[in-house]
Amino acid sequence: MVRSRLHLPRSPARPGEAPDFSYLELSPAGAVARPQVGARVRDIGPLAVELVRVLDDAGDAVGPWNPHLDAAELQIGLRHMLLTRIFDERMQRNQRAGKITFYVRSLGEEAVSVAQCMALSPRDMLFPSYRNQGLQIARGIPLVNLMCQLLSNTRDPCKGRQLPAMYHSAAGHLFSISGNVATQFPQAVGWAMAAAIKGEDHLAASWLGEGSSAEADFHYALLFAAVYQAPVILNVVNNQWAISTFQGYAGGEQRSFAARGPGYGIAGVRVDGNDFLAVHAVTQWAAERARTGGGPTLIELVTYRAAAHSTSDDPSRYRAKDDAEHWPLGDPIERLKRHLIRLGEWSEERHHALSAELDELVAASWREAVAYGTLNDGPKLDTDLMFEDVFKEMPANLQLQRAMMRAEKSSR
Ligand SMILES: Cc1ncc(C[n+]2csc(CCOP(=O)(O)OP(=O)(O)O)c2C)c(N)n1
Repeated sequence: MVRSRLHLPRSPARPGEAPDFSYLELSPAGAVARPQVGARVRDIGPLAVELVRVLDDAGDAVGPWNPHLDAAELQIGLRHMLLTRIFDERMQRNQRAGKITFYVRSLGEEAVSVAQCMALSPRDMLFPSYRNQGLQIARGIPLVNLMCQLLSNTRDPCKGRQLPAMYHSAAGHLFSISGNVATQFPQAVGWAMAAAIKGEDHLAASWLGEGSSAEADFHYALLFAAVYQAPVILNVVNNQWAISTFQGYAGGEQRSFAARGPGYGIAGVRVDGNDFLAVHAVTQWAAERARTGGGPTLIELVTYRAAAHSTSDDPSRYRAKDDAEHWPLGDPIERLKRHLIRLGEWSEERHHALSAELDELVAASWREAVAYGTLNDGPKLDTDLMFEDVFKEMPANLQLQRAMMRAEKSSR
């Protein structure tokens, strides 16, 4: 007898098993057509399930999506990605040494933030997730600012009121990060709608993980973006895992995350998230589309979270050992480096020298940041600050609490 039964997604490889990425659907580099920027959503459906790739296995740029960036720009991209990785490594070690309380690395996902940021304009408003530190770095936010935020010290731009890694920068047009995943999507759409109403040329871009796309906020955002054709780029970073939950549980086994776009009437593009050139090209396409009245684009960036979810996570409990090394789309830094070397615009020696220079930059920035206070030493933030910047008129109960705190402090 035939009867219905529920499908339970299963991660392809558990601890003790060999890594297995056979579920991943790939297109060859250069194989996916590049439609006109103004193409109708109904005419470009396959873009949401194919995989846009530019860099081939040899490290050459091929096909219609090649953005033809000049060598200097590629070198800047490499530098931003390498700086992001070195910053991450150092902050992870600082967390392990008890100097900061929490950290989130973006290991293996650096091309997402860096290439996308470089394809946008400096005044476009970015609504990041906690794994987009590459946006801050590509926008030129000083490392000291990021470090002071991680330390919650006297120079913390968030004045100690945010979890470490929830950076913001008003000057850099980087919206503050919310710990409640997916809230940034409707915020970005609202901002983009406001920009369009005001007749501005700026667009909004936002990022969330594929796990967070299971939140209602994701769907509200897509509906509003589609109805009002908001100038917004919505990015789903599919790094295969939401902490210990495999992407199948967010619906990744059914078509693709990008394919949710066309269902709402939004262009959907699935791209190799570890291919700097492809990510740049797709983002540029979506930006031009938004700026010329073509409305929103949903981009799925296929990548792999090579490290733990955060410093509070141990992936050896739920993933196959050494799985990142078997990820079929490789490492974004290695791939761009190989491409530059093939162009005759880079070398192992230059790479080594750049790594050393960036190591020193991170170390010097840390020395400066700790002078503004650490968890245990140096100057401390004024506790009064916790009452500020939230309410225009402070409610009576908070006024009372602040008075009690001040009385307690002065009696010490
Ligand atoms: C609304 C909400 N639910 C749950 C959490 C706890 N949480 C934090 S990160 C996370 C996983 C998110 O995974 P994904 O969206 O795939 O992004 P990734 O961390 O892989 O970049 C969860 C469940 C939260 N912060 N907010």
